[in-house]
Parts: sequence; structure tokens; C-alpha cells
Amino acid sequence: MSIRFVHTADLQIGMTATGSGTMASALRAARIQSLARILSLARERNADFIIIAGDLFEGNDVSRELVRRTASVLQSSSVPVYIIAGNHDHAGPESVYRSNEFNPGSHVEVLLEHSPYVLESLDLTLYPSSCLESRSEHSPLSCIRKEGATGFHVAVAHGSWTGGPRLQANDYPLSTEELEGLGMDYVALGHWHSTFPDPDDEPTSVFYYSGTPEPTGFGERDSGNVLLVELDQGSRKVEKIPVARYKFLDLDVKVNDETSVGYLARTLEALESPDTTLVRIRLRGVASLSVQEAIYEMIETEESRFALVRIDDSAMLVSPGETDFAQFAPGGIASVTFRLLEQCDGIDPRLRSRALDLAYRFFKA
Ligand SMILES: [Mn+2]
Repeated sequence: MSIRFVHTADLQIGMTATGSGTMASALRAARIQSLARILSLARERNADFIIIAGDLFEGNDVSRELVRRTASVLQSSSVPVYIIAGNHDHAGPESVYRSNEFNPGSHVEVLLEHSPYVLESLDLTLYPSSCLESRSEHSPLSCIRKEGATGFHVAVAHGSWTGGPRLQANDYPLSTEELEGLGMDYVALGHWHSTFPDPDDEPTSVFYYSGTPEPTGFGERDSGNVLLVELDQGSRKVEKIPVARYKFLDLDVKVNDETSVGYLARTLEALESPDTTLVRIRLRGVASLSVQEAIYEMIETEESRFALVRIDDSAMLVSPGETDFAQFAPGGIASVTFRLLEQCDGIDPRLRSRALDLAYRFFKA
């Protein structure tokens, strides 16, 4: 006998996405739409059930209307769903899961108690560890004890793996030793927004973060996936399936001369699905004033094809080149101003760069 399930987490329905400007409302809608998409995927792939490993909601205070809508999406599922509370939607007295508006139907179980949940028809025991508050220094795995030697055993927890980059001590830490010591067939984790480890690179891991199915912002290494897990007697197969609607992409561009403009233009041109791609262009290096201007003009013409374009030029400095000077009369006020700013010692290079940029715009206008 084998079992198959979809593992997801961190949908964070109700996230405001206010940092994404004009895209905010589309990004908000995409989060609840991703839930509907996951339910369909589970049906198509003949999953026995779905696990949501915490943070289905952005918080316990999300609007009651949104709670009702989310519950009605879950109601439509033809596949059973098992949910634990994460740190955002924790299981405290004010938990969104205890509200009157959350009525997803009897095929959806929110496992707020720290006690094993047996699914006899699948010969499976789930070990849920819902977060009881938003922060804790205790491991979410400490409440889990395997019961019985036969059948399938799957733990579901929400926290931060301690083998990763430095983290806060009160972020529900969980270690490899604990994870491996549980004796589970699989540990479904939530909290990290990127899939980890990648099942293609590490097919034998006993624990995985599914990551969020819909990216929440720039800088996420591998978000936008769900995991399809298949357990057979003694074997485990984990497949990563991309499900995101939107993509957040970082483009790092070193600027030096006119060729940088062409390079960036070609890079933007080559991107697939620009209407659902949010791009952050990070410029670095030293550019002449005219190259900087050409870059901004080029981005401006490309911008409308994309869902969003954001420019981060905090690591780029401008310094006038010969072509910049050639635009102005030699010895005229513009040239003199540039040269004075250039020769000014003991000034922060960023400040000088900003002053040159302002002076250039002023004299060009
Ligand atoms: Mn979380």
C-alpha cells in the first residue's frame, strides 16, 4: 500500500503586499487563487489528502470576509485537507480557525491540538504541532512521540531549521538531529518561503519545506512550489511542482558604458511572461551621466510590458565622462560645476554621485 499527498504551507492569505504598489491587489488575489489551484492539482494527481503546514493566513486578524472566502474555497475541495496553525495564524484563543466565519466543511481538519491524528483508512498517523503563539524558543518537535511501529507516520510542524543561516532564537527552532530522531516517514515543514531541501538534489531527506506556493516578494530563492509526496513501504518519493502565478526576479547589472544599456535591454527582452513578472533591477558600478540617462530611458520604455519594474540604484555611482562634458560648452557653468564636484575631496562618493546627477538634470533641462 502507498499513500500520496500534497504538502504546502505559508499561503499567507490576507498579506497586504503594499510594497508592490499598483500590483498589490493582484498579488493579494493571487494568494487565495493559489489555494484553489492546489486543490485542483491534488485532485488531478490523485492525492489522498493535502497538508497545509501553517500560515494559511497572514494573521489571526485578517478580514472576516476573506476568512469566509477562504473557507468556501476549501469547501469545494474533493480531497481531504489537514491544516496546522503557523506562527502568523497561531492557535491562541483569538485564532482565525476558531472564528465563526471559518467553516470549511468536514473534509477539512484543523489540527490545533498536539495529539496524534489517526487516519485508519490510509494506515497513517499524523503528528501535528500547531504554533500556540507567534514566537517561541521551544522546538515545535518536542511534543511529538511516534506511536506504533507499523503504518505511515508523518509529522507536521512550523518553525526554523537551525542548520540554516543565523536566526532568532524565538523562531520555533528545529534541528536536524530532532527531525531525524523522530523516526517519521516524512516531516512536512512550514515557515520558510523557499522549497528546502530541493528534492532533486537531496532525495533522501526525511524533512522538507514546501515553501510558499505564491512568492511573497523579492529575494526568495525558490518559492512558488508545492511538494507531491509518495510514501510506499520503506520508500519516499518527493516531487517539486511549480504552481506560482507571479514571479519576482532580481536582475543584477554591472554598469560601465553604453554596452550595459544594450545588455540590459536584451536581458529584459528575453524574459518570458513579462505580464506576470515583477523585476527588481539592481544597478551597480560606475556610469557616466549619459549612460545612466540612457539606462533609465530604456527601462521606461520596457516598463509597461512587465507586471512591475523596480530600480535599485543604491550601489551605482555616476561620474561624468568625456561625452557628458561634450554636451556643454567648455568652461561654461555646467562643465565647471561637474569638474568642481569631481575634484571635491573628502566627500562621500554617494553624495558626490547624487550631486552630479542633480546638476546634470538641472543643466540638461
Ligand atoms: Mn511562519
